[in-house]
Amino acid sequence: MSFPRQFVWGTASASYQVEGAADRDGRSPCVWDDFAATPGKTFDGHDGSLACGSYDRPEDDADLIAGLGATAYRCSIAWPRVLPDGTGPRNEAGLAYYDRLVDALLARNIDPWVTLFHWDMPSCLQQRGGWLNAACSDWFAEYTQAVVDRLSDRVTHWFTLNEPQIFIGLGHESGTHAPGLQLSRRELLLASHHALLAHGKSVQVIRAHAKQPPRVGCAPVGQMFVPASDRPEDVEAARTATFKVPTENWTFNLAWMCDPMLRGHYPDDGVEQFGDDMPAWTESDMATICQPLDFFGVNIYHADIVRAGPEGPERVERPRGYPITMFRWPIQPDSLYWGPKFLHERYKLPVVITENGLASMDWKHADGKIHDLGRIDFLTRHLHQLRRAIDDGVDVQGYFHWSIMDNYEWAEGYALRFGLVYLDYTTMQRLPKESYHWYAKIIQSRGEVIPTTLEPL
Ligand code: GCO
Repeated sequence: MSFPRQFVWGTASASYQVEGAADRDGRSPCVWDDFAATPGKTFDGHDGSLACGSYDRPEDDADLIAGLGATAYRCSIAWPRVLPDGTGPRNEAGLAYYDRLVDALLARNIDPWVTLFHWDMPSCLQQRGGWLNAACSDWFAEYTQAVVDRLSDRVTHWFTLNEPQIFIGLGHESGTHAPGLQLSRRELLLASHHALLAHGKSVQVIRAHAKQPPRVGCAPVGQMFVPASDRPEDVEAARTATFKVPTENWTFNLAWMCDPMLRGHYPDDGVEQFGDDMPAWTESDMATICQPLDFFGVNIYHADIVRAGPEGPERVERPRGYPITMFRWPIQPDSLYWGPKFLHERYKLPVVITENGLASMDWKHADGKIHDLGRIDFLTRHLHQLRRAIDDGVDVQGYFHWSIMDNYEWAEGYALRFGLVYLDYTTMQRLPKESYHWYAKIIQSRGEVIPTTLEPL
């Protein structure tokens, strides 16, 4: 069975991961420039100063996306390129780049889906406390206004924050991402509350000032669970485990941040668990945070397995040798069945998969091509499951593959390759991989080329 005719086929990237030109045309430093400049923080000290050179190649990148037949491109805006001081004066050269990118996409009938925050917090705002400063939500609202004023005559799809779970969890708890902090639980809860307020204020600005009717979402990620079997008790165990706020690694929990955004309150189990560490939030905070959204964007890469046990959900260990990616993430295609199903049930919104993909071992083979058969199989299996979710009545409206091209994979630098297109970082040559052509066939056939039955992994 094919995907719906109006299904959105896309691919994705992010400003710091592809643009480069880190010190060009008025852009000021961001926390990732600072983090990568700190010895030992990123693989081989890699940073985004050059990245994929996309700042100088908007037309080339748009051609690549058009070559897929993709109808949408999820990209992000670099806050420090637009407001070099974090607030205040708008940088014309920075805004002009995004004009060029948006116009290049639209000229090829590709709809830009724009993420406002994909982790490049201006360093000057980090120096004022970043997400720990209560003013951060107002800083973000002002930045949103600058972007909406410039682009909303052409951009109609917006994401406020990319993965608050990650930039709070890895950036502020483990410290393995920028800004490299290791805060107390009380401070983490305060920073995530400020990020939620920033989300809400940003949605308000978009809805009040967009020049075209906007569709707005967020792009969270979180620990997900799939059932060990289709037995109702195992399915309920997976649903419970997905949304229960855990005592450890709670920052990667979906409900902790998504419930305030969409249900207007923090999950009770978390509030009880966190006790006095909870920020002194008010009902008006929640009214600001809980703004109507048009879709539930979500990044899904994998999931863990649970079954119903005597004491509640029990994790099921995978057998030795179970397939994993170069990031050592397990291949779990039914995460794209159960994830959309559980999320659609809970948040009652259409679901859009805003990131899904893998890091695989890609290099130029002897014939000069990149035979990334793993990505082809990954795409096939995950889209097969996503179509199953649609067939079972889940309102899934789109899929954005991460990523259009190999790019700066944060602390892993350029060591991991997620792209449909291979990047030769010496020449900046873009070389479509075998998976690029397969994804183009999937899009062209609206999924018909995906077999109805697949051999199990
Ligand atoms: C994320 C980010 C992307 C990553 C991708 C692979 O989800 O972490 O949105 O920027 O590059 O997910 O890790």
